[in-house]
Amino acid sequence: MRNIATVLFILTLYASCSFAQNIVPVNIYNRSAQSLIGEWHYVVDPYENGYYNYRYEPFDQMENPGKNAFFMNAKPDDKTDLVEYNFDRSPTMEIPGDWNSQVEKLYYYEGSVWFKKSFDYLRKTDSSRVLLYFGAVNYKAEVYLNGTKLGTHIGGFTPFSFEVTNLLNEKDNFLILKVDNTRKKEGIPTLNTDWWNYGGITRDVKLVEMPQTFIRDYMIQLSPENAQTIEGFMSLDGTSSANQEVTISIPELDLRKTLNTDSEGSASLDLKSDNINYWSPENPYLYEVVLTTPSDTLEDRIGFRTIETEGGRILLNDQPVFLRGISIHEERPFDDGRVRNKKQAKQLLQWAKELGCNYVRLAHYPHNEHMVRLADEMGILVWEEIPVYWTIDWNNTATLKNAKNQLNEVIQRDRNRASVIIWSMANETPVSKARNNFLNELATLTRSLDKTRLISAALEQSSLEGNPNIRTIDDPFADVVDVLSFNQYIGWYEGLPSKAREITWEISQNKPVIISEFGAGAKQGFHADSLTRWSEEYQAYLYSETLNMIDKIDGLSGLSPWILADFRSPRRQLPDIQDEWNRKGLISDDGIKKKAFFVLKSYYENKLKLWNTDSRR
Ligand code: GCB
Repeated sequence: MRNIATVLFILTLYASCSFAQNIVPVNIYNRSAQSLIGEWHYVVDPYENGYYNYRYEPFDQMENPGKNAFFMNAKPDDKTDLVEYNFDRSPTMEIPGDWNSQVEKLYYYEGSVWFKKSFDYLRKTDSSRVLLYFGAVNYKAEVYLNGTKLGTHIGGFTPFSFEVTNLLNEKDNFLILKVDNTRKKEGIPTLNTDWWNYGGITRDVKLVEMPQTFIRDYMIQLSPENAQTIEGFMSLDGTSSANQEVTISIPELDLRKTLNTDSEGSASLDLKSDNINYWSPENPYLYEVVLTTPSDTLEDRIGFRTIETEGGRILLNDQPVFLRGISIHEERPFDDGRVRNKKQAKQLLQWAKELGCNYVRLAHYPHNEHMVRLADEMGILVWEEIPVYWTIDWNNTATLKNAKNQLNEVIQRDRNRASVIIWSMANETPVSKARNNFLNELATLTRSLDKTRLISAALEQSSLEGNPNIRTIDDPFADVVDVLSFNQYIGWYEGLPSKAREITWEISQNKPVIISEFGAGAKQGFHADSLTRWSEEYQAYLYSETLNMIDKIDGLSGLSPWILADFRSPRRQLPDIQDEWNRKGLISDDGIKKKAFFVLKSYYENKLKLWNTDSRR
């Protein structure tokens, strides 16, 4: 009898959870929403005491979880009642925000922390649907609303959401998350990285109100084959998605088209115009695009451009482009911790502009959505990547699924951004059959989701036939990518800066080349001769030597040196110099520019002049 009851309970649990699918609508920032940012209560739970009972059985799979399950947000009924936690009397921290930089005792913490936010919610229209949206939670989020589990999300840098329409009350809702940033061998990223594993609810949290049937996804980009055609699709979510009349218009181009969705709720679109003002770094022109359905209207600002390769060149709107770039970690300027808002994101991109960049590599994971939206507005080309970094568990099918999911989530979020021109599959991954298969699967998925961008990966270089002075790229994935990119640290991890003079490059793939990383560590304010490690002079010298060397590479189409600003890394322990900062920044952690910043800046100024006058390019 008890077993039947349990089966019935599990069935009802599934049925009651069916509304909590992971629907991630695009263009969330143009939707009307109630923000849930601000102070949240938290409870640190290293033994996951609020998640498992003492027999290590998860409370959220029990018929009666009882008061000890933290997601119940229980309070003692009377003075005799035993409850061993209390969110409302626990401390608070700012959300969005990582815990490591906000709470001193959590600086090194990796494990589980519970968060609680209470709120009231008044629906604007009775018939509307409400989605609970998270910009990112690192790394694994278990999400509960008013004691009911909404679901789990894995992956620390991409958005997810749940429908909560039927669970919301007008008063006293409690949203509870267990966030776990334990590093895992099979994770994406895996155990070993060179950045801080900031845990927490690191991006925006919102309740987004939608009509019963709403615009969930669309892609509206210039056709790679025809620069007079804007094409793509839009798709609806809701009971009246099929066979609906939908309209897309771009008023400034006098374009308007009405379409019918198919039985799946999707419609393909194409619009033609001879008057498109193409987006580029020199002309970051964005059009207002309006999507309308019988119940929903959504606006976006979209730029139109083409990007392709031809032999060793990258062509933007049919013109060769040189990518004057810099790599960026998503860390707060003048501070430490993850970027928390648009203003901080803008500061990073403004520094890149000051350096003379028309391009940034957003390393080593998807950054917040502000970055790519600002890049659209500011005219900065973007490389985006997922944290497939170093030695991933290549043979693990769940790991591949996880990587694909993160890739899918970032592509879906950003494929309407003209600034994004490159999807990168991985960084410095060791060649093997299993790794090649893994990356090939990612490339195939990317091409199926988006034909309007290029594919790359930060590969590694090696000596040609054992000759240490001739370098090459010997990696089967080089045949798969559109743009050949690699990291190299000649003069830092390998010899001294003058070593760059001995090296020549023989790159046989007839593809554009981007040097995705080079760099040297320097402690801002430490001055010495140019052979003294950690001095600003050493870093500046390495930049001069490296720039001379790479300029001789055939097909050099860009670079993104490592890195814009110093960033936190537990691998960097040298006292008084590193103190847990990777010091390869051109700007210090307190925002001061080092000498090498100006070396790169003047290289970019010259490059721009030469590029504009070079008729052979
Ligand atoms: C690399 C990695 C980057 C590191 C950098 C370094 O090759 O891609 O994540 O931070 O080197 O500083 O060693």
